[in-house]
Amino acid sequence: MRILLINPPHPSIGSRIPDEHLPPLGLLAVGGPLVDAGHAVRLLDAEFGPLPFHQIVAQAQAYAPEAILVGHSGSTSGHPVVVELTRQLRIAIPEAWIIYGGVFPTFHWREILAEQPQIDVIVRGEGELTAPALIRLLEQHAPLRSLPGIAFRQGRIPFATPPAPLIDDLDAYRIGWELVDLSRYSYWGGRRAVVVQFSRGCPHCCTYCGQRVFWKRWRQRNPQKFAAELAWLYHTHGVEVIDFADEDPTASKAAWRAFLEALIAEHVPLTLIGSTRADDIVRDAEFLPLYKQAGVARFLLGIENYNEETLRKLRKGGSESKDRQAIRLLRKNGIISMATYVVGFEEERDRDYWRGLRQLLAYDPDQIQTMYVTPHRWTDYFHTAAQRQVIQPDLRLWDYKHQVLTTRFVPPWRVLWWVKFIEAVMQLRPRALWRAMAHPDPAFRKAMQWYYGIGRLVWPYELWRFMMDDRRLKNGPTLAEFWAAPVDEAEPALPGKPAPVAVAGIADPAYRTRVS
Ligand code: B12
Ligand code: SF4
Repeated sequence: MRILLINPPHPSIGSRIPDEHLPPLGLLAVGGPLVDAGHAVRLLDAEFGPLPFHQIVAQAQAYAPEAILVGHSGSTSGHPVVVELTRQLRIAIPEAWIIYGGVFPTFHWREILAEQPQIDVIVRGEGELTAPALIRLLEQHAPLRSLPGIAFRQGRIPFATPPAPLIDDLDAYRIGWELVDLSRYSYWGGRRAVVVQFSRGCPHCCTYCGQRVFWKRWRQRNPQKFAAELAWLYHTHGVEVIDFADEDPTASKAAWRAFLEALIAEHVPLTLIGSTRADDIVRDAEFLPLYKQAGVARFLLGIENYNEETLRKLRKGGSESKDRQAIRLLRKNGIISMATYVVGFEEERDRDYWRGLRQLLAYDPDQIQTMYVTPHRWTDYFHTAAQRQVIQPDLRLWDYKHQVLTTRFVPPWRVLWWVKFIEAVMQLRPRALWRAMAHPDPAFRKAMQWYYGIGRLVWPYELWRFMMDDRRLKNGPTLAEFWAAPVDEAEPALPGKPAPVAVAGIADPAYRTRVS
């Protein structure tokens, strides 16, 4: 079949500032197996430009695809773009199958199929196995009911088949790197870059996290094969920066160490960046020099909040002392630490932001990333927040950079004020500036300066948008009214709950041992 994969243009800050793009890994992960199944596959990345809809449609028409596969890594906030784009594609190419996949459609299939007749089929969960099987059925005009992991309309009623089995062997499917020209993609200040996954899933159970529910179980690639693929990307395509999409790449000490050693043995000067847990960094204290030697330049630590009570409610696990220790250890090993700070919880008061700032100063991370809590309908946190009022009805702004729910004691303008104040204090304090200007390691300095460059653009942009463009509801619906019922346990066609927990917030030790 002639297949067109489309990465739609995304309106959010992460896509528009900075002016650099990473390859759309989700689509490439589906594209590789489709090529291997013998299909003619092309990928149109509309992030470049960004391409206006009429040009995307014109390019699609010129290729005359029999199936159009759309996905978007920004998930919720990218959905309105997919809706509009697929409407136009349906008019221009009425005979093509339109197939939609990714995290958001996986959980919102019922509403999407009911409201968007232009979308024919939704692939739910991992796409590597399901997408080629679906295309085969479409080619044979066979009934779709037998295929797990999809949703479609039966008559006019949305219908989902049982969940697809999880992929146990992540090395069984290859990424379709040949579908993109890697010289167009960059990150970390203009350096050729890719997104990769060493592992999928997370053994932890934070209540607000949408990712662990999607990937369900922590699995990892073969460390040696994975290191060899990164080396191949360096030698063949000149890739310099590796951005890990993993939720918790270091979850298994043994596997992560094996990967670091395998990559060091490849002798490739790669820069590795990603996110992980502070407790993993503390656990690996004795071999952090291996991290550095393999090329790890920055780890984002999902600390999220600096109030023990909030962290306990979120079942974040970890502890204040480990968070601090992790930052110190990363610093000792010349690795940049980035700490997240999530705001927008219902009971927050001004004094909480003040305390948060003081804690951040004491933790002393090199960089911070502030976000607003954003409740996905497939998380436990959705239940907690169900009765809170939505102030932001525009899904494009459900991108973690806009406040979407009311806060009881602090109005939105003051939440924003605190966010901007905290960002300014953290990034303009002398220690942070010194690291950007005078750190002995030039690569460290350059990375810090690159981040400052983005901050200089984002900081005023967010303020401006808040005052001039974004509209908020004064008396919006509750979250439960806005999204309707939660879709976690009640949903028969979803995978079950992820990794079991023995104690709130701490992954089942038996599970942990299995993966280690
Ligand atoms: C790398 C990344 C980015 C990169 C994107 C680079 C790129 N071109 O892909 C950058 C830094 C630019 C970025 C920006 C943003 N991101 Co981002 N990002 C990620 C991250 C870490 C990895 C994405 C990824 O590659 N995953 C691995 C691939 C293999 O998984 P996948 O895309 O889900 O694909 C699989 C399936 O879903 C399915 N599938 C996916 N698409 C399709 C399509 C079809 C047709 C089919 C059949 C199947 C299918 O098959 C694939 C293989 O199994 C995720 C977190 C995560 N671990 O996934 C967050 C994540 C996707 N980002 C998120 C957000 C909010 C954003 C921003 C809005 C942030 C901002 N404020 O600017 C922007 C949006 C920009 C955009 N274009 O999407 C959220 C989305 C939350 C949600 N559910 O709504 C996530 C989940 C992070 C989180 N912790 O919650 N992001
Ligand atoms: S540590 Fe928590 S927030 Fe991070 S991926 Fe795991 S469950 Fe999600």
